[in-house]
Amino acid sequence: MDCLFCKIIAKDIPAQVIYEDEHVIAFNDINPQAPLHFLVIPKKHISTLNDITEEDRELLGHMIMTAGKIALNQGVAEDGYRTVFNCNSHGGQTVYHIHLHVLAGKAMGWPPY
Ligand code: D5M
Repeated sequence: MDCLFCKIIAKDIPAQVIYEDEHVIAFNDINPQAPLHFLVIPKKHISTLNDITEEDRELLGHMIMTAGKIALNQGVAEDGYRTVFNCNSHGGQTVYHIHLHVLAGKAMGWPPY
């Protein structure tokens, strides 16, 4: 298993976990780009968004629902937040285990470059 995020799931390397259930885990990003920046990842290893299949439909929905619930619990839902999946090199993906970024605590710019 040579995947950084699989190692976080296995607790082989530490992370600031803020939520965990049977299917997903959420933890603070080690290099935050906003006052609040956490990642929601599936416990199932999926390398990129290009690799999701029909059987992952519920899992992806659960990731998004989880992101929203954590945002609500952290008190940022009303002001709002940014959610991002980066895919492959042009998307800026650096860790090849899908992850949903959630950024909050300041007004985000657009476009994202
Ligand atoms: O985002 C990958 C993200 O993963 C990036 O924002 C840093 C974060 N990261 C990398 N290593 C760790 C650890 N060990 N803990 C927490 N967060 C981490 P990408 O969309 O692939 O560019």
